Amino acid sequence: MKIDILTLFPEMFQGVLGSSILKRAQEKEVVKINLINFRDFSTSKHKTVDDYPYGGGNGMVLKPEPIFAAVESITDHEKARIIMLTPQGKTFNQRIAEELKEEKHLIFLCGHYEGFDERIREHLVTDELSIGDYVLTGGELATMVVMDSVVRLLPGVLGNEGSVETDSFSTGLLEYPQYTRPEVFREWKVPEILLSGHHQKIEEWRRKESFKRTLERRPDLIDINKLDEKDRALIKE
Ligand code: 6GU
Repeated sequence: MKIDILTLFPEMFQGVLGSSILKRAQEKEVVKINLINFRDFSTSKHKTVDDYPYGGGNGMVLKPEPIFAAVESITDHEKARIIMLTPQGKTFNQRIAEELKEEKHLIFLCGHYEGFDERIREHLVTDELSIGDYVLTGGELATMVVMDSVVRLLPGVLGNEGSVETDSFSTGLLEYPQYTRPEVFREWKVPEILLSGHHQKIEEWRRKESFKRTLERRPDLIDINKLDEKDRALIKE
């Protein structure tokens, strides 16, 4: 996968791209991530990228020229998903991450403070995404969130390939409680069943705990009508 990030603050990405999953994925050449400062594509004397809104009002608006020029400088941009990060976008979720992981080329557009000239939305962008109902100062943090959740799904990125399938949300349920050694910590014991070696009973316990946790914390994730007989019996217990 190739990812291009258009931003006025490329330095914000140094930490995230240089550590952990995103670092490993780039080293393994599963993904090539490229930072583009679209200020470099401004042709004005002072490298201006924004201007006052027509009709008046507060704040500045990102001009179309530098952003169109930056995108059009990218090889094969016509074939890419061009994703604008904006609180007005569709709320990002695991289903969208699964969809984006199938793409060969993603281009992220990050605005900062300002809004975008509407013609960027209308004639350049293919997708608009938000990461939730709260306000950030710019699209950079949102891009990092979306990118992290997509790249970790690419084959060969995570050590344990199975772990992606048992993630919360990909199973539709929150994850069950996990324990590791010691067996007793400050008098708090690990549940007996997990030490029993009885694999079928352990699986049942975990599924039940997942349901319990999901019903308690995120009942909106469970569609009672879609449960099979076995699961319906489990949550009645
Ligand atoms: Cl994508 N951008 C900004 N500026 N704020 C947000 C957001 C995006 N998603 C949630 N809040």
